[in-house]
Amino acid sequence: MADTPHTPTTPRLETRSTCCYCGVGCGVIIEHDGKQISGVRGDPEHPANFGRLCSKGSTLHLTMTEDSLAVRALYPELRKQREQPRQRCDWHTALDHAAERFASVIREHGPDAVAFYISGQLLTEDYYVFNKLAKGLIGTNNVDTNSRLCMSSAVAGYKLSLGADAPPACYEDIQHADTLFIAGSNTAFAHPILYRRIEDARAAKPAMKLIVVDPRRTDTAAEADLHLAILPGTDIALYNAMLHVMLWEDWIRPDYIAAHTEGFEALRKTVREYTPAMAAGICGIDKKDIEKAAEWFAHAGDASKATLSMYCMGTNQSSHGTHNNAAIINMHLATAQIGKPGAGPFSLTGQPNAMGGREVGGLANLLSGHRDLAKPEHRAEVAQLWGIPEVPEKPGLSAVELFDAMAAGQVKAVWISCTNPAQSMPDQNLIRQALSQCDFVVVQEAYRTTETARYADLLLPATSWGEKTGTVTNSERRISRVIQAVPAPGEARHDWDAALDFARRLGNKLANPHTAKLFPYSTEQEIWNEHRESTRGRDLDITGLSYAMLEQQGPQQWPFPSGAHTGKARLYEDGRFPTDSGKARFVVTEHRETAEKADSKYPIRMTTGRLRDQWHGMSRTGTVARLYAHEAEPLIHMNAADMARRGLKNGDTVRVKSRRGEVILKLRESESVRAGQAFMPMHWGSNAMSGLGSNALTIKTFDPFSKQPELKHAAVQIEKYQAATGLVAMRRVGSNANALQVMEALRPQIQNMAQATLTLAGRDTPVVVLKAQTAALGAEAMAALDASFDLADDTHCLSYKDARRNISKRARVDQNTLTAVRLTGETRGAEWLQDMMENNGSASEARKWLLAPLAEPPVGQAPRGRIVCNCFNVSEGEISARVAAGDSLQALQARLKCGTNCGSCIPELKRLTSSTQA
Ligand SMILES: Nc1nc2c(c(=O)[nH]1)N[C@H]1C(S)=C(S)[C@@H](COP(=O)(O)OP(=O)(O)OC[C@H]3O[C@@H](n4cnc5c(=O)[nH]c(N)nc54)[C@H](O)[C@@H]3O)O[C@H]1N2
Ligand SMILES: Nc1nc2c(c(=O)[nH]1)N[C@H]1C(S)=C(S)[C@@H](COP(=O)(O)OP(=O)(O)OC[C@H]3O[C@@H](n4cnc5c(=O)[nH]c(N)nc54)[C@H](O)[C@@H]3O)O[C@H]1N2
Ligand code: SF4
Ligand SMILES: [Mo]
Repeated sequence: MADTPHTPTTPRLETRSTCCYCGVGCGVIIEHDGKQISGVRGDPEHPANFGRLCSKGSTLHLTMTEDSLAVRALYPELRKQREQPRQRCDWHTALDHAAERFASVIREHGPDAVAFYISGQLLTEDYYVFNKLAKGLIGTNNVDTNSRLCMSSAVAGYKLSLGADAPPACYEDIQHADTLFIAGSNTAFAHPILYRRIEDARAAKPAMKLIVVDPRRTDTAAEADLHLAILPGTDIALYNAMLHVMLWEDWIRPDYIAAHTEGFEALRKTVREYTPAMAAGICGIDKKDIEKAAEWFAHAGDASKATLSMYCMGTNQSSHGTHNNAAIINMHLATAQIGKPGAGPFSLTGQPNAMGGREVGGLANLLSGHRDLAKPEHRAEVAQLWGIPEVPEKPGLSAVELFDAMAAGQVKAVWISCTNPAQSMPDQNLIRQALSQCDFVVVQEAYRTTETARYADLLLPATSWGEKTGTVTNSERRISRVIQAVPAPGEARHDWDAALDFARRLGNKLANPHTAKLFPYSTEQEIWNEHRESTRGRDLDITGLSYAMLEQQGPQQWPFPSGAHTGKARLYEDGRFPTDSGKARFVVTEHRETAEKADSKYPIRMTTGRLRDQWHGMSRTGTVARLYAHEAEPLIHMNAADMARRGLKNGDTVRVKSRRGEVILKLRESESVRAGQAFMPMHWGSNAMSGLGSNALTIKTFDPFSKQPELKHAAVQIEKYQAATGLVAMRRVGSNANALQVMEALRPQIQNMAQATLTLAGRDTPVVVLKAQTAALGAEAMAALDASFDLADDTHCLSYKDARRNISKRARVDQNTLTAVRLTGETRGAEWLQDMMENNGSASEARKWLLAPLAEPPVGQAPRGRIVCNCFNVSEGEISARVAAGDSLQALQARLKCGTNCGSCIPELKRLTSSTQA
């Protein structure tokens, strides 16, 4: 980073905080001047990352420039009638109106006619207030979160098997393990800094085995010693068969089973049927691989060795997700691979504070301090803690049920905070109907431009990363402080603060006598202290911690009861489990089909998931041009055999259809998916592409225990989309703020095109890129489009038209620099022109080409293509050229520097070097 001049008027300050993206929970040091964030680096002392950050974490400061204010929510906006646009208003008006609307619904239809849909990205303090507001003040358990789409099968799995929702292992176990068993997790993309630890551990211990269970050959799978590319949804058959082999070979631990578990006999009977041959048939893999996996998992009975499982959405987002989890835990219990260094079933949390949300009981079936709504004694404890007569007994609506109830008119007012359901929930057509149907929608957001914000009757601006203070808990039960570095933008308020203000107003309108007692706080620390008290004597007891201690001694793992000197690195070391009997429970798990099977009409099994450099609906990562450089567009990945059968080529446009909706997008041929399967990234929603994104296609069917929907499996048909006119428009913009405004203006326009994607390109100067295929646009639409691309003014634009061929090109050149271009009908030169615009190339050559009919773009000027290493801006083409010349990974790193900073591209570099050299 360039050294900024250091003058007394620009103090250089540093604030220790935590990354706001994934559940690894890396410590960051925010560099700022008290007003503006200028840099971010990894905190060398944070035990999650020891100074490292991935491609997303290390670009956090780029999301916090002044330019980002162009898309931030800065003041409340309200509409009293649906048909009207929202108007700016003050906080008093906003919250008073909200309280009045909620109060009138509650008076007329009862407390269960309102709901809160919140997020694993909220801080523990925010979460605590929402939970108390719903359950303590209003008297409804209708508070659920996006963690329902994410971690709820892991929660249900842990509770069913081990008696409590607690990941028993820790990050350090990676280096102590002899076998790593990764299932349904693309760790290299989704938990990159953990993956760096895996790389280090394997380098230090070459005998370590890595098994990856994933239908796709992800970068994580490609590096495994054994990749089990099971058919989608067949995890249980595999795990049962592995256990079958362990039993048959006598690799289990009868002593441990007898002393510390119950229910083994019933499971033994079941897994007897799951022979490797039978499971191999179900899973579509080789029987020998199942035997090998069992041998490595159980170390052929060698009890001195350790096995650590790590699993994520491939196991959770399933209509039998809870049993997927339980089946993995079964293997750990049977082999005593738990409660010792290097061992345990370790569910990786997705969001930065999904764990904190679970701790405060922020789900429709939980209560504070890991208590259960279903248990009368737990309800009584919470009521006593809160000083109220009772908390409601009736379970609240889980995410999918909540939106169903909104669509059915039963939930009439909803408060949505820190999540974007109009992008991330399954079956988008239904979700949008629910949001339109609901009488009063409050959206509390950091960004005013999200898909869900468009449905808000009341939009409340929220502070976000760098601006807020509190705590989060990462995957290994470690609580870290999140600390404010810069002031709130505009009139944005902390989520807890706005919720608290609303709660007091609502309580008064409802004449609830407990209001003042329920919400006595004026700081986040007071809220946290109450939460801490609610954990006393519970499995997650944190009564030994304080804000001050977390700041002085750094992040700590729970449990950490008062009097303790450290937290607990791992749980269940004594073989005692928090069940009634003190023993862990084997769960009888059986193979089940996915909710939707492939059939002749919808023959392809599509899965969805993450890319390396984007975060969910891209509200934050989508503001940083370089984070599109690795994957600029949403592409559906398909196997060559399936493509050949349909006469499809790489780059073709396809129509993907499920029983619930359709999406038109471009196709990438990929060996990473097997025949009969496809993969679509989850990130692009209706903000960034035509249509509603991957969730137009997904299904809302959920697991009966966890109520987590099956976001990983949908049956689809894929067919060639007969391309209408191709259109590419690009504009080089003076500032990122302008670029973000241009993108926002284009959003309604792309929905009128059959296929379209919006991208931000350019490293130094942003370029907005629209790529589309569309029926001929009317004069008005074309004029609007040209206006958005600054191509309206004839006196500054070059124009070429060939009406007979339906080709038109338009370009703007300012001081011999190409600043905007729109190509219709003939788009072959687009990449070349984009390169020129990104790199400030001279426009003379472009001028010639633009004004000639059907000219090929100049040869020898191949566009750079995908960027693999974002830190040093190194493209796939440059890497491939060096690999072809014989460079090894080390030589590449030395020559091009790629992969020598954040390391997020290392798995891909390894894949590129090995595949090209093979
Ligand atoms: N870059 C990036 N990182 C993120 C996020 C992000 O948005 N971007 N989000 C964070 C969040 S909230 C989460 S929850 C995590 C998710 O992290 P992951 O779960 O690792 O990510 P996904 O890509 O959703 O899914 C993981 C894998 O499950 C596989 N899979 C699909 N079906 C099956 C199956 O039937 N069985 C098995 N065994 N595997 C299957 C998919 O092929 C996919 O590779 O990532 C976190 N980290
Ligand atoms: N097809 C498909 N769909 C999926 C998944 C999948 O694998 N496939 N995965 C699912 C999973 S695991 C998850 S976790 C969800 C994630 O889905 P979402 O929760 O919808 O994801 P985000 O885009 O991260 O939404 C968080 C929102 O909060 C806003 N925000 C950021 N900081 C703050 C803040 O401090 N306060 C407030 N109030 N707002 C803030 C952001 O701008 C953003 O719009 O997606 C789920 N959906
Ligand atoms: S791995 Fe990356 S995204 Fe996750 S917490 Fe660390 S820096 Fe943030
Ligand atoms: Mo998630």
